[in-house]
Amino acid sequence: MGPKQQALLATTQALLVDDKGLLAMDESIPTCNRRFEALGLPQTEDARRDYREMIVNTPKLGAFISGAILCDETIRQKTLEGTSFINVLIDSGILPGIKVDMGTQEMAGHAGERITEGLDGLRERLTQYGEMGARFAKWRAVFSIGEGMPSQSCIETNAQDLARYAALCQEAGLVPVVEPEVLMEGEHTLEQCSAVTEEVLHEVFSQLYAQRVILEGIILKPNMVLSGSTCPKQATVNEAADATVTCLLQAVPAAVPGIAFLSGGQPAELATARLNAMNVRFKSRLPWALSFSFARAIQQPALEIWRGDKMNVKAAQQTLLHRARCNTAARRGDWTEDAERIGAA
Ligand code: 5MM
Repeated sequence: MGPKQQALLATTQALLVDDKGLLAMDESIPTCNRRFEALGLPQTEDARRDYREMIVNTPKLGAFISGAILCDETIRQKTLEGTSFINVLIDSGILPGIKVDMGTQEMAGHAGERITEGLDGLRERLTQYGEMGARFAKWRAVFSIGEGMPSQSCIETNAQDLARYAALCQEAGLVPVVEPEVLMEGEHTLEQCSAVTEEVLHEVFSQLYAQRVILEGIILKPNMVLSGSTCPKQATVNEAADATVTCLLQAVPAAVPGIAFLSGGQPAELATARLNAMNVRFKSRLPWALSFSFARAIQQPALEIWRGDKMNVKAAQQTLLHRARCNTAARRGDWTEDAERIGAA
C-alpha cells in the first residue's frame, strides 16, 4: 500500500477513534436559514457565523467528536477573535471536513425524485479544500419511498455520482463520507424502508467497486432503517436496531471500517437510543464500527437554547456537549435513559 493510501486509512481511523463520532454542521445557507426562520432568528451571514462559533468553541467537544463537517461558507469563516474555524477545530483535536455536493435538483423525467449536483469542477475544489486543511469530505444523495420510487434510474445515477465523488476525494487525499439517504418522510413500513435501503446500498457499493474506490478509506453515512414518519405502525427501538443491522449486513462489505448514521429528522434522544440498541445487541459481531454523523440530533436542542443570544451561549454549549457525550456512549452501547437525564440536568 502506498503512502497516499496509508494516509487515507489513517484519517478514516482517526474519524472512528475512541468511540467518537462526526458532527454534521454543514447545513447549506438555505437549510440553515430555514432552521433559523423556524425560531424567528435573523437569516444573515453574521447570525450563521455566530451560531457556528458557538458550536466550534464548545469546551471539550473534541472528547466526543472526531470530525466536523462544514459547508463552504463556514470553512471560510473566523471567530470574532480572528481565528479560522478550521484552526479552532484542529486545536480541539477535531478533523475538519467539507460538504462538497451542491445540493439536489429535480431529476428530469422523474417527478418527485432528486439528483445531487456538484461534480463539475470537483477535482479543483477538492484540491483547494485540502489546501485549506480539510481532511475529509461529504456528498449526500436522497431517495424518497413512494409510488414507483425510488426508480432504478434514480438509484443508478445517484450511486454512480456518489462513486465518482468518492474516487475524486481519494485521489485528492480526502476521505469520502458517502451519504445515500433514504428519506424517513412517508407512510412506508419498516420492511419497505429496509428493502429500499438494501437496494440502494447494493448499487452504491457496486459503483464504488467499479470506480476503484478503496473501501477501507471511506465512511458510509446511511439512514437507519425506520418506519416512515407517518406510518401508523412505528417500529420499537429494538425492532429498528435489528432491521438496520440486518439490512447493513446484507449490503455493506466488511472492508468498510465505519458506518456513521445520519439522524434524518429523528428526535435527538431517539436517534441516540437506536444507535445504542444496535451496539448493545450487535457490536461484538459486526465487521464495521457503528457511529454517528448527526446534524439535527446533536445540534437542534442547542440551537433552541441559543436563539441568537450571547447570554445563552454557555447553556447551549452544555447541551451540545451533552448530546455529543450521549452519542459516544451509544457507540459503546453504554447509554441509558438515566444517564441522559442526569447529564441533561
Ligand atoms: C441528512 O442530512 C445530513 C445529516 O443531518 P441530520 O442528522 O440532521 O439528518 C446533513 O449532513 C445534511 O447533509 C446537511 O445538513 C446539508 O444539507 P443541505 O440539504 O443543506 O445541503
